[in-house]
Amino acid sequence: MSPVMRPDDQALTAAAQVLNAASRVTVLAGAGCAGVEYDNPYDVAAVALVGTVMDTLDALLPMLTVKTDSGHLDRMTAHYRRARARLDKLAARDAVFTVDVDTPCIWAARYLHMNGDRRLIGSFNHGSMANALPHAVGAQSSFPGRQVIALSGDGGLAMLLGELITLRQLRLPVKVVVFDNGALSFVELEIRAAGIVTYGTDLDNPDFAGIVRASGLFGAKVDKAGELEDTLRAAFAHDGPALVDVRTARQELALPPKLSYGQLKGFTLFATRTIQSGGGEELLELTKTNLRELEVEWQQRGGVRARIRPRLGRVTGRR
Ligand SMILES: Cc1ncc(C[n+]2csc(CCOP(=O)(O)OP(=O)(O)O)c2C)c(N)n1
Ligand SMILES: [Mg+2]
Repeated sequence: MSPVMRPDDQALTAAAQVLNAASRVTVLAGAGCAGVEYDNPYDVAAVALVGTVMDTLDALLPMLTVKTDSGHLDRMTAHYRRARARLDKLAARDAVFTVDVDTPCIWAARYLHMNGDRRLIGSFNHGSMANALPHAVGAQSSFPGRQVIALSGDGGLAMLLGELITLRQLRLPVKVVVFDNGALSFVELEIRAAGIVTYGTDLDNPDFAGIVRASGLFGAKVDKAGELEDTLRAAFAHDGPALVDVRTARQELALPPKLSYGQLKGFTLFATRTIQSGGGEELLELTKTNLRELEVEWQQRGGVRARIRPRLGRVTGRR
């Protein structure tokens, strides 16, 4: 019998007090929760407790009072649920997703609905770039009948571009979706958080869709959000390998769940230095892109929207 591993009573009581007293509880669950309530529709859900999930929950649950107000849960998950529902309709119920280490990894963690039948494969512990396409080659070879979707960064794809020819050579119907933000964006975020002005992270990309078409594969480019769904549908329905090159917002900030003081300081330093060196345009674009994100959240809180929107419109240029 394996030993029981759970936090001591004092830590559990403290956690129960915090959870019982709070009206807006958010649980950020880690990989240890794999398989636990995978079909909970609100699974964007931590209290720092050390122990196995099962032993800890067994001890903690009887100490919690049941809450009935789902307002916080509904508000915080509305945007994710909408995006997930749309993605669910596009990808197969048992699709295998492979993700590059960079921002595609973050978007996959946020927006893909892992339903118990799907698989998500990445270079999570190693953090090695360009893994999505070779992982997809392996997955599709092992599971010829399953839909395999590679979510690649433009930098990642460029690094192992030749593997697109492998898809043709081995007749693997992998679907590649490129997050084409014209940058080594994750590194860009890191160096900004260290206070350094953007340098050396631009990517001068070729026409990826044209390259695959010349190789005899399905290739399409998406420049407008409105074209995305139909193009993905066509690529997924194609009987063979396909690539969809999607232009994405370079300045979209992928924020970690918790920001450190050092990161905030670094970002402020980056912004100040950027203005001093004449890079105001870049900062304006960054602000516009991320205010749009906030606008989406505010739209879900009608009252705030009415007050903020006219002012926001002046900055983003949108009404
Ligand atoms: C083999 C390798 N080289 C370099 C890095 C450092 N690195 C991590 S993320 C990244 C940028 C990746 O760019 P892209 O694939 O375009 O994804 P984005 O961050 O733009 O989404 C780099 C250079 C790495 N992790 N692995
Ligand atoms: Mg990129």
